[in-house]
Amino acid sequence: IFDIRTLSTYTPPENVQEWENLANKELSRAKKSVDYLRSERVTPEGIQIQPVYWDLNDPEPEMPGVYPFSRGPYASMYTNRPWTIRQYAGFSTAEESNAFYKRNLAAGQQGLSVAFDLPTHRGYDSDHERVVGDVGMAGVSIDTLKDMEILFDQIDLTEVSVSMTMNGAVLPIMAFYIQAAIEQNPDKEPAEVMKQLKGTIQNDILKEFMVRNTYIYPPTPSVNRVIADIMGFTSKWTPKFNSISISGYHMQEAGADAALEMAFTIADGLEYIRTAVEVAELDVDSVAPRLSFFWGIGMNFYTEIAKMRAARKLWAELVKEKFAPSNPKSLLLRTHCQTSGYSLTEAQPMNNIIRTTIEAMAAVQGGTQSLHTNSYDEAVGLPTDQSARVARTTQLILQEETGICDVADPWGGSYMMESLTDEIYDKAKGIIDDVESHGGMTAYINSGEAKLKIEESATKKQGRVDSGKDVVVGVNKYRLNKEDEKAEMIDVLQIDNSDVRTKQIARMNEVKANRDEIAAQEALLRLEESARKTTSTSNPDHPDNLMTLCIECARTRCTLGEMSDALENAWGRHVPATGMVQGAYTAAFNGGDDKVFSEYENILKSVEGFEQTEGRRPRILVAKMGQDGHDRGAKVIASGFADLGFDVDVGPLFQTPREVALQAIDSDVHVIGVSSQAAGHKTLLPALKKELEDLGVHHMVVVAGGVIPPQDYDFLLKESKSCGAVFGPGTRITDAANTVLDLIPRGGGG
Ligand code: 3CP
Repeated sequence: IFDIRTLSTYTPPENVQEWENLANKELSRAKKSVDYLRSERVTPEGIQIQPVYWDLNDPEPEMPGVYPFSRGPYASMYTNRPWTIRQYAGFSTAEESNAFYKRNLAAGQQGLSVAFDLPTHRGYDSDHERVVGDVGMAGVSIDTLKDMEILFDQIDLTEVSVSMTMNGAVLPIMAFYIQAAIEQNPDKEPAEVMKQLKGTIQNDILKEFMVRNTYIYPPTPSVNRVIADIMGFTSKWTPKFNSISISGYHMQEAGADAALEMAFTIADGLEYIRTAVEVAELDVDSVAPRLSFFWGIGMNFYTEIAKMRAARKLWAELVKEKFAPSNPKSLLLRTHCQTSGYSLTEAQPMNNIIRTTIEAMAAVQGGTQSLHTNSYDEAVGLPTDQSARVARTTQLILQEETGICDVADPWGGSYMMESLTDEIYDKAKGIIDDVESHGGMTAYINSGEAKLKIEESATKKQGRVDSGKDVVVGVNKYRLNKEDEKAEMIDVLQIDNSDVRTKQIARMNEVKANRDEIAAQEALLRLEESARKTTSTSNPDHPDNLMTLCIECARTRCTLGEMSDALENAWGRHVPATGMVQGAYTAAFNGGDDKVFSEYENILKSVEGFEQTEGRRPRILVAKMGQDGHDRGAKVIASGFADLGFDVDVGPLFQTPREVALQAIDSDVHVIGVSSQAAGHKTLLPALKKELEDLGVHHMVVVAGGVIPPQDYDFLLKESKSCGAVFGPGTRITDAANTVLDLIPRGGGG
């Protein structure tokens, strides 16, 4: 039996001693010790499982909880405290989301994670004309403090740790949350309540400009004012609250490979510390310990584990080298993980449970602190109670049935894993060095380079899947016949968006009618005046700190839209540039399967034929409507269609149906391809059809793609006749292009 206490000649090296001291300290809170763990875990075969393993011949073995932390941020890891099961959820109204949270907490979930709807993300109240199709669809709608109070009704905010995925409207949302906690505890001093708040606000605006697109203001005030002031405020007033969740997840979802995801995320983190130190004049040790991370975990099992191990080391080394902190906690990369939404398939949805389990295992073997496991139905719609339960149970089984928690970093010392960790470390370091040589992440993003790199990686990936080089079981291999596939269709949650919107508007109007109007307007004015300042207000005691002023706005019952408008008056709204990758899709077909290659060539010929008869190439406008900023699908479709010979126009994000119709007419396209990922399709597609009709356009083909439940196909294709084809997730671009070509009426002469 391996038991280091029986090796009398073995003198533990310094790192091992340090590990044991740290682990004993961590375990002491639970009245346990390393010796206790060593004797406690015995398999039915009589084998003692050690809390950690290392090479007894190595004079300087790496240990968990010890610099550079490749093996984990804590010494005892899950042997003492497993990761937090933190499911991301929120939908329709605050009442419904609150009920859902309470059910989940009772069933074993350990922390909350709030999903907001897109209007809330983008700083619009529910009555705004641009958000008609979006209210309550992809998360909960929050307009006022009242909504936030209902969201956490009977959930003690000084007890439960709450994560909020919010980046654009981060100031009003954080203000509502803090004020709701204060009003939940009328007997306590506000400062005392704030000190007890624990959780995380995503607040990672840099990645929004690259991938997720729920920004509101331009990059400079978003970073130098909003983030700087939040970091300042939280460092003193909510010291247990993680002020940023630096997120690679969305980069992976948008198509970045693991090295790119890790490198850009760490580079973002360095930029935030730089902002704290240089712009906000804060001490590195008051900020860095409360920065946390967020990784996407896809199907490349070994690579994902290696990514997490390498990232911890790289972060610790870079922060040490660049900022020389004195608190060791400043070097720790603690992370949340989410299994990959992109890896889920619409076909044979039960297979997604297996995919999610494998990804969850990679996340915990990589040493995550907190985990969300996706529901198997997320490729087609919002999770139901049943699918959410399966997702949560997946984690409970891993924690409580498997023994996975018995040992820290089980992969340490594996030839393969250590080598892969080193290689991915080197690749990411190379990318970070390049970013830093361009002046850091803000400059790199502004140059457009970051976004293009991710889009190129996404288009290559799509090409590999469409050409069969990357296998997706049930999609490009082992596909069921149509009837069997249909039999596997599942129910999805449907939300009556117009009902939610009506309720939200009524509640907001009531709040406005009952507030002290003068106090509210004064609070908004002070906020706008502070936003116009050119000097730093980040100090937590500065009276014009934006976070402090937003809490005053929340207290006086200003709405989220009013606060956002006050800031927008000073800074304006960010307008992104649109661009497109070329050639990356085609490249994946070279050297592949002959049959697939000939299909690809046939489309090129069809497009040429079209041009000869119609006098011009088929022209498509790829459009995004509403506040849905997930544009991976749109970008990949645009690049793929362009590589197949189409003339492609890429519309701006966040369009109204009328704006899309006008652009389509203006560009005289044959086809409008609407990409929808955020459940607004049943409102927005009929609205687009109506706009086209009102403008006298009847010949234009509309097709739709993205996350659209098969249950809605009949409504879109037959009942409302608002489009001619729907392409679900997993559709090959070549197949979509064929269908589109068939749908375009011929003989128009261009
Ligand atoms: C942990 N602790 C331990 C040990 N492990 N103590 C002793 N021994 C151990 N082995 C202690 C910690 O020091 C800490 O206490 C406390 O337990 C909690 O541990 P933690 O590691 O901080 O864990 P947690 O509270 O769960 O926080 C995890 C991180 C946090 C740090 C990652 O930021 C987080 O929960 N993030 C979640 C982000 C999220 O849910 N995002 C959703 C995105 P102290 O605090 O006292 O030190 S969803 C986006 C979906 C896509 C989209 O955007 O659309």
